[in-house]
Amino acid sequence: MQNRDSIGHVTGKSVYVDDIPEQKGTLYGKVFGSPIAHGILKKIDVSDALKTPGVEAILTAADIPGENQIGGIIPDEVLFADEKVEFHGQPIAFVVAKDELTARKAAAKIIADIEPLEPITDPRIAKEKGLLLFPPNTFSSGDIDAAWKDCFHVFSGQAELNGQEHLYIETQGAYAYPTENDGIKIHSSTQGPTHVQHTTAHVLGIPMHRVEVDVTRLGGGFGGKEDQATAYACMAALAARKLKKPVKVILHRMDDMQMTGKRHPYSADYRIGLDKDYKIVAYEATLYQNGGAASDLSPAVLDRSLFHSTNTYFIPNTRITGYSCKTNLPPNTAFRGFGGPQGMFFIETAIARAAHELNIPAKTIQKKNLLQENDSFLYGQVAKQVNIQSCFDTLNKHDDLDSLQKEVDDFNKNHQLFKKGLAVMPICFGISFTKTTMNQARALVHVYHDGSIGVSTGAIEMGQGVNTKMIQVAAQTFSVSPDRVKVETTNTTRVSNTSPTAASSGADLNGKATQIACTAIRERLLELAASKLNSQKSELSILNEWVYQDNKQTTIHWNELVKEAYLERICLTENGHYATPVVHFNTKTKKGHPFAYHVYGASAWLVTLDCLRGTYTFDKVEVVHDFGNSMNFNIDRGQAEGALVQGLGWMTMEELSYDAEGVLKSNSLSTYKIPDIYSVPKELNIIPLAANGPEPAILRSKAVGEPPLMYGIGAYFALYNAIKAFNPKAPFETDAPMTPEKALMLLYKG
Ligand code: MTE
Ligand code: LUZ
Ligand code: MOS
Repeated sequence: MQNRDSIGHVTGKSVYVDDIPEQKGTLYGKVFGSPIAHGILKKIDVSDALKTPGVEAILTAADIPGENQIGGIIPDEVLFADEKVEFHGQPIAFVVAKDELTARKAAAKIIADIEPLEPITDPRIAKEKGLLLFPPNTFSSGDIDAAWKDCFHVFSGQAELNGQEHLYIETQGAYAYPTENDGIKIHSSTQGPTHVQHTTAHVLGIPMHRVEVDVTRLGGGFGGKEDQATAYACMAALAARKLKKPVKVILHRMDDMQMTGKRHPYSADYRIGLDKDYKIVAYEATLYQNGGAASDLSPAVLDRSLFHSTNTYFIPNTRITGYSCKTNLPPNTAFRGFGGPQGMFFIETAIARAAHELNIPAKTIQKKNLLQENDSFLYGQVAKQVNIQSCFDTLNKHDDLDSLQKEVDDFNKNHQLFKKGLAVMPICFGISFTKTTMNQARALVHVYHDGSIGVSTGAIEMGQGVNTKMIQVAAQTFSVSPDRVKVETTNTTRVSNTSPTAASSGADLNGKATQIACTAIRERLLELAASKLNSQKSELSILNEWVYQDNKQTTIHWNELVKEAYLERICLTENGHYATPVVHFNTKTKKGHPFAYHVYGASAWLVTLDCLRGTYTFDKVEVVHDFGNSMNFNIDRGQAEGALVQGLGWMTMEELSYDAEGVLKSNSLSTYKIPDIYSVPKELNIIPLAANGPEPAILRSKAVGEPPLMYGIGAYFALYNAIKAFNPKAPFETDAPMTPEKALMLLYKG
């Protein structure tokens, strides 16, 4: 089935927050952010700004009727800075005016009297000063202290890993207006409508039922709108309630880049021990997560770094400790992979380091240590349906890795100024929210008495195609044409207490809930058919809109069946509730079964490096990915390709640059380079692994949103190998991304 949104997108008809027809009298908000990264906020002078014609109000912390608090996991984040400012761009005031330009002009006249304090941007310095956002966390397995003496080789090092800007095409925004009975309605570009509803109610000091949040779709989220859409929704709602008028806020791109959190940069110390046969015996790492000024989702992100710190390898003795360091940067947040990519980057770094010292290809170590069926992860879950070996086998069948390596070696022998590099990157990603409670969803399904169907779920469409998948689930469960099914907007009054659409589990959780609701209605319809046909329900089924009895078509069509059910006063609506079975996790012992299943895959990266310029081209990337039984291969392949290229951008060209004062220098698309069509590997083959999906995956079609991003890590190590081919003396230094500048320096270092 074609993606339901594709026509709307290419014709420009798809509706985003800023496209919603405006009500008369709509006002526009502009956020006034802190001009410096750290200081004591002594006074805010808005008098001049208020005199600007067309300005209706300037709201600050003093105008909040409820609590000035928006922290999602830990209550440590204010909506508006009150006594201190802790990052450059931190919201201090919200200017509301008749139009956007007026609001912007007025905001420029606000004077904030701030006594500057020293800003900290480096997580290791923050840690030294005892500035942690929350207590450290450690995962371990085996007996690491005893294990080192069993190691034949031990290597250790330090690695730096930068963050990543989400660069969703639609910037953060919200449109709020008062409704009758003291209500407020918010159109928000959020992945988490319930989070917006709950936090807005808290800030306004009203119960959740007064707040209705509605989402049509997002122009991309990538995790950046899991928590961080909330602040702007709160501001619009606060102003709308105060002024009793509709208020809209849409961030300017440069404000969005400056004010919002990103993928967390990490620094790490690692130590890896191997036996004579290159089996990894021990792995220890200390991670310094750059959390920014408030916790946001950092505790959960750090957890996922620990969960994924052994990637797709079995390592019997481990100890991984993570510190979340409080710095004067915007609070960093969810980003596709959610800490997993960072955890996986460091184990790959440790393996590459060992390979470098032992003068063998990293692949030799990687392949020796692949996870096997019934191995335990460091968090205690026993690995089942482990597909990593078959991913490698399929990859080798498609494009033999040893012959590829030989091609590379031959090329390098015959070329002076261009060198090729090959790297292999396997992945293993756990599917489920690591917080067990969040693994639940609901769907409200109506069958209208003309036979058409309306489906509401908690899932947010952000380009990943979840709405199309929901249509497929409903259509398949009823066995009717997908044209009969409409997916409604995601709305907190229709589907409540939702988890954000995140953790790649949007389709699984909401799809299962939809399936449960549709099944319940279908069973009632079949019961009715049985009474009409004087037969047993168990003999009946619906197939392509006709009722079948013992595999023979009857005279009852879907339309009649539904109409009859209505006349007989049978309920044609159902609310489906799904909670992922089996998952559990003990946060004290750090053991359990947190994931419904894991997604596997293997990739091979081939790059050509221009050794005079440091520039490079990815010639070819081969991927064997475990989609299970993909329910929509066009969508899933698009997800795999998009994620892979986003990972490639993170690893090679996207360079966040904060100066020592905590000011983002890479705050626009002229200074922050993201991949474009020319950065995409010249040849990119996504090959689906032939394997059945597990039961908790919707229609056995595995979650696909985040895992393929981590293939991108292969880009870094392919480049590193090309550098080594040119400059065998290049030191082993890890500082991602490998921009052309950094590649050039390494080509001539040592
Ligand atoms: N694809 C597009 N086009 N746009 C997005 O914002 N977000 C990613 C992924 N794919 C995203 C995307 C992230 S971070 C997640 S968690 C999943 O989609 C969420 O959707 P799902 O759970 O339905 O896969
Ligand atoms: N969000 C979250 C996530 O709250 N918990 C998770 O485990 C998670 N994983 C991936 C992406 N977002
Ligand atoms: Mo995705 S980082 O789970 O929104």
